Amino acid sequence: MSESITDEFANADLGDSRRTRRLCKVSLALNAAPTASISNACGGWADTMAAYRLLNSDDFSAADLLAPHAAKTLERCADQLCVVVAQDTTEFDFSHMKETQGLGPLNDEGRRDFFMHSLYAVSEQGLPLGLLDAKIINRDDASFRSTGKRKQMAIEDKESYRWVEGYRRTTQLAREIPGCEVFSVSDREGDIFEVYADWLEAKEHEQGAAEWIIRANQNRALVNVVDGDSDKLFSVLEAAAALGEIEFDVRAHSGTKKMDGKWVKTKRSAHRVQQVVRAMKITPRTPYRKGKRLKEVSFWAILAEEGNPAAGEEPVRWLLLTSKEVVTFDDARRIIELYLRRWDIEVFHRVLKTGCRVERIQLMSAEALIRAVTIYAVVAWRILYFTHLGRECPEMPCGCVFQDSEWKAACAVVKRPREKGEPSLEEMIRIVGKLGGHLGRKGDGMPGPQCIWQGLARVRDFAIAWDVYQV
Ligand SMILES: [Mn+2]
Repeated sequence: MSESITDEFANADLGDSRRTRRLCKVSLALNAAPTASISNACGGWADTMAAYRLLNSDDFSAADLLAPHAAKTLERCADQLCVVVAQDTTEFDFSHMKETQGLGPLNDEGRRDFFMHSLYAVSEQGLPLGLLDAKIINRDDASFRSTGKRKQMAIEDKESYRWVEGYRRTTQLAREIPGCEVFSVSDREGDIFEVYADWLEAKEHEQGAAEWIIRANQNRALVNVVDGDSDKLFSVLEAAAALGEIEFDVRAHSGTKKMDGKWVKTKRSAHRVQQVVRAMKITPRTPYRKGKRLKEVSFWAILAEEGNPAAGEEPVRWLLLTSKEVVTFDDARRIIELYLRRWDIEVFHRVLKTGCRVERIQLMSAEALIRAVTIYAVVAWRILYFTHLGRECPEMPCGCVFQDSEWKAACAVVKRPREKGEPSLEEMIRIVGKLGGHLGRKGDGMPGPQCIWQGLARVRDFAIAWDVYQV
């Protein structure tokens, strides 16, 4: 387990051991006060300047910062029987940062931002294991200024290539931990034929490969059904035999759907959903790629569709594609459950943006910003990691995760009797949550990440006071 955030950075190779020590110090400060500005988190002037020097150093890259955490992530994955690696892209908007050099304009001149494509690993039960990769895409680079002629461009030159690279990185993980079943999971954007071709190639060469679950984006033409109109993916699945029904609650949400070739927003209120599940093996027609012939690939498709949506409501409907054989209802249900773990990467990106407030970081160069966001990405993971641990390992002594001054100060503030000694992790997380605004009434459950990150910032201030005043 990760005892301290410094474990995630201690093995960083930044060309100079003093830099690595500084990185550990900075990560500790940012982790203790994730919502504060860098200067507030670092405390004194000297430490703040040292942090800025580190972030502004051009002697190492953001990838060098993440490498030791990715190695730790691999170790945590190796302990699991099944790992889901969700990949997704999030946007950071720095349009308000007029002075920062090197931030890419996107569509219109006023917009300055960059994207992060994350590979976020979680166990089948939802324990956050960490980041395998977090690739920053800054469109100021000429390579991303591609317009027009998209069909003729090689897939390697398209921005969507990141999904294929993400799958390959996940396959690399699968090969490093052969005893563990590894799934690469992505939403509609990841529906790219090259992923399927890559998986087939690995199988044909009897090499390990990550399994994949991807939400279908394209209504692909199929080659295994040949009667006129009905050879398209969606209509063929609709006609497949039902395997069974799944039932679950959904919260109110908004989504998107394609209508007449355009994406439109949809809305639904909270309700209970009953979906009919259908599945079959399919062989899509291989798409055209200039100068390359792609092989035919067969895999499985699952359609889960709400049978009786309330009047006027949009039915909840997923069409998932997967490399994993789906024959029985249980096979299909497991794939759907694994796909739903993809939600965790959305939460991770939200903690990074809203919790760690990275869009408010003020630094003079895009490179420095990217380094700072990379450190915060590990901080965001860690907030989720121990929020989850508090639920899964409630009995663990909190000293595994918190420093003495932190838990002692927090206990004093909430007037917990000293005689009770060191609290368990569960109790301490409740205390942190309470300090972060969680009501903690009966039936409120454990505090979520938002209360945790707000509570942590307060605990850190109490700990400073504790160190200063305590005899
Ligand atoms: Mn997405």
